[in-house]
Order: sequence, then C-alpha cells, then structure tokens
Amino acid sequence: MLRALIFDVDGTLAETEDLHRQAFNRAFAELGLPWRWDEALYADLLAVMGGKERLAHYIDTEHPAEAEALHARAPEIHASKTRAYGDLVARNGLPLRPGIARLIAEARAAGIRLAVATTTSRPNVDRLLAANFPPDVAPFDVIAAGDEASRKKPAPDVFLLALAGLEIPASEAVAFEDSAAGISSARAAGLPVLATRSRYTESHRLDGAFSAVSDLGEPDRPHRHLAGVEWP
Ligand code: XBP
Ligand code: MG
Repeated sequence: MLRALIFDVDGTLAETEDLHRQAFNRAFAELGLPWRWDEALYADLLAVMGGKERLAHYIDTEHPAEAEALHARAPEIHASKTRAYGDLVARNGLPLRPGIARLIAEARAAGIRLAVATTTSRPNVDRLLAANFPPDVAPFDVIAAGDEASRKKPAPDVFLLALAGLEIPASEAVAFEDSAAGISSARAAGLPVLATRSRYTESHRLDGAFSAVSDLGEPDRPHRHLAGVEWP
C-alpha cells in the first residue's frame, strides 16, 4: 500500500541547478576569487554531489598549488553562496516543475504523506518552499537535507533518514529523482524510483528507475502562487 512520496529537490521539485551555479559565481565575485563556473563546467562539476564537496573537488583539481589556503576559506565561500542563492530565489522566484503542485495537493487530499530527501542545504529547501507555498502550508511531513545525512547521494543515507522520519518501510513509498546519483541513492535505500530528467541531467542514464517521464504532469499556470490551491 502506498503511504508516502519522497521527493528529491534540485532538478526534481524545481529547476534549481543553474541558480546554484549563479550563486557560486556571486560568492566567488564577493570574495575576490577570479573564478567563474560556466554551464559546461558546472555540468561536469555536478558529478560531485553536494555544493561543499563540489567546491572542494574544484579546488583540488583546478587550484592544487593553493589548495590548503583555499580549503580553509571553503566554509566562507559556501556560506556566501547559500546567501546568494537565497537572494536569487527571493528576487526571481523559483517555480515548481510542471505537475509538482498538483501531485502534492492530490497526495495530501488522499492522505499520502510527503517527504523531501535532498543533498542541498536546508536553507535552500526552505526558500524554495517559501517561494511556492502559502506561509501556513507546510506540504512536507519530513525534510531530510544536506549535512543531516552523514554521506551524500549516491549513498542511501538521506533517503533512509526520510523513511525514518516518516516511520514507514521503503516498500510503502515511491521516490522521485532527476539524476543517476539520486536514483542510485533511493534504490540503495530500497525505494522504487520514478525518474524525470532535468536540464543538467538530460544525459544521465536512469538505470534502476521503474519508469521515466519528461515531467510530472500538465504545466501549472506559470508563477502562480499556490495560495489559491485548496490545501487539505
Ligand atoms: C543537488 C546537489 C546540491 C546542489 C547545491 O541536490 O547536489 O548539492 O547542487 O546545493 P539534490 P548545496 O538533487 O539531491 O537536491 O550547495 O546546498 O549543496
Ligand atoms: Mg536532484
């Protein structure tokens, strides 16, 4: 019996990754680092899950001579990036992908519980939800994010954390993911996975997903705040 839906965030709930890329570039500029991650480079760097880990990988591979000093600054750089991401979402909005709002509303109406299992930092999840749901609506029963999991995707940790929070077995839930690493993570947690590729995962193999769709339903009216939705 299906009792819960567990959603990945970046690329699944919303097309967020290019906003992350822009936020990294703003942080580099703010901190006087002569770096700029273009779309092609960021697509390669996304092989590393986790913004902190992605930044560390970039330092080690592109700036090995200054790695020690740059690693010491990494927390400051990532904190600046997270602030910049929040500012970009607040200024520009960040619409949910097609069908997500409908699926969430229908699941709640049917008494199916909802969770998030994401590699991204918790403040980024909160900002995405604030940009799309009325303040009095908390659509997700459980949010498992970022460093709460001891290992990032493709390890199963964050999905196991979400299942523990829901207090249900993997056999009674379905996971939604956009990336190969995310599918691997959910499968390692024993979850069936419905995959939907996003802008930066168009080339990903979706092995392990029981099905793949281009998106999760009819396009919601663009930039509609969901205040008008009857939230059960
Ligand atoms: C995607 C990620 C995240 C974001 C950046 O997570 O790998 O690291 O790219 O966010 P998911 P942070 O697809 O699991 O939602 O800089 O906060 O890590
Ligand atoms: Mg994702």
